[in-house]
Amino acid sequence: MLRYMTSGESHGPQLTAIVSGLPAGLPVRAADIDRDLHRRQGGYGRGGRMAIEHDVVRIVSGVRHGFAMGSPITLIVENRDWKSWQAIMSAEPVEDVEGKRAVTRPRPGHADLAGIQKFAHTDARNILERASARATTTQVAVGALCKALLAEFGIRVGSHVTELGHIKVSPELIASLSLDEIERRVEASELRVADPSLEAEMKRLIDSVKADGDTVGGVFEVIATGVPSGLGNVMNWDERLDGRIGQAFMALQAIKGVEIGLGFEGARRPGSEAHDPILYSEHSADWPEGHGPSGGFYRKTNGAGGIEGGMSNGEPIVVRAAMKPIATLMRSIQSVDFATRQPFDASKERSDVCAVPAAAVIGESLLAIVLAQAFLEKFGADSLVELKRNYEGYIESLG
Ligand code: EPS
Repeated sequence: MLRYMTSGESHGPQLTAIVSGLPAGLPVRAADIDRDLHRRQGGYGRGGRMAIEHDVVRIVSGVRHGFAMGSPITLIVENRDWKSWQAIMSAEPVEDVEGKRAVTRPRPGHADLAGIQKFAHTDARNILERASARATTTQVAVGALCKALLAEFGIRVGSHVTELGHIKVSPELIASLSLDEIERRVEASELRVADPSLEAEMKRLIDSVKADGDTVGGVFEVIATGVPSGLGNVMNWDERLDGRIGQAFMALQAIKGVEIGLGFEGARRPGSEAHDPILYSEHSADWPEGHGPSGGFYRKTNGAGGIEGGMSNGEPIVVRAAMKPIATLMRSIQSVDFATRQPFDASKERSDVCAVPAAAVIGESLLAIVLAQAFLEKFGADSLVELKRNYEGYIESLG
């Protein structure tokens, strides 16, 4: 069973993840994890913090000479900014930290108010330090391990931004591009958009929103290719692949909606135009791009987003998520001081103006984690050698 847990505060000394259940023999390289950590830090619209942090992973257990041993893997990423926060975030009692950077004016849209009430705090810093999207650093590190596992079986995960505020990339343009071309364009784009003609307009929007002390959200899409049919389980609600993807994405900071395949658009179509006719060919040249092993069955359309009955069907898995604008505003928004109960503007903290490109990279990690979990459930094994044997036996049986 592939499990992970993360810990760490945004301005504490470090972020930690412990991952258990990856098969022994899986190649693990810190450089691969660092590559995704670097991708997560990018994106136009990030705040001053990203100039301070240069995220790199330290692997302190579970890996020896470049291979997973089968024991829990511990990943650590240090917060460089902690140097400036040592007294404020001290684990030991501190007599007189000037102001303690207490946050008593909860920000609408943030975890501040519900968090202080739930945990009986008076300072929302005790909440926001963990609610912070800084915690996604470790999820990306775990995701990189899962991507390495999936890559052993030809499964790849990528992402791109489809909407920023009111500006939308044309779905027709996306449909006309190969997945490799989308990836090439997106990796060259500061906003992870596949349409370079929109990039300047999107940057202008971020600049103007920033000048107003405001923030902007958007929509991103994550695609996994090469996924074999049969991951997830129709038989129990909590094992369904789409349900698990939905949970993982909805639990990401600032995400307010998730779609798979056609999503909400499918509800507007008649069944004859929503579902994907089933075809069969033994020749891989007939199969659509990104198709995974499925015994020769394939579809020309992918409205289902690669999942039917809570199980992968061999087509690319396509997930979209809507990110609300970041809740920390530099302009005023009404709140009430928790200590005095008097009306006040919400607390203003250094933050990002737009983090949609970063969220897309995190989305890749979340999808990789869910797919790796479902993959290991189906082909469960203690070593990579055993896993390959089980996988190949299943693929052969499909044929
Ligand atoms: C965040 C606020 C900002 C972001 C942070 C998420 O940090 P700070 O308060 O230190 O300026 O930069 O994101 C990260 C640090 C990161 O690594 O993504 C928040 O309140 O959620």
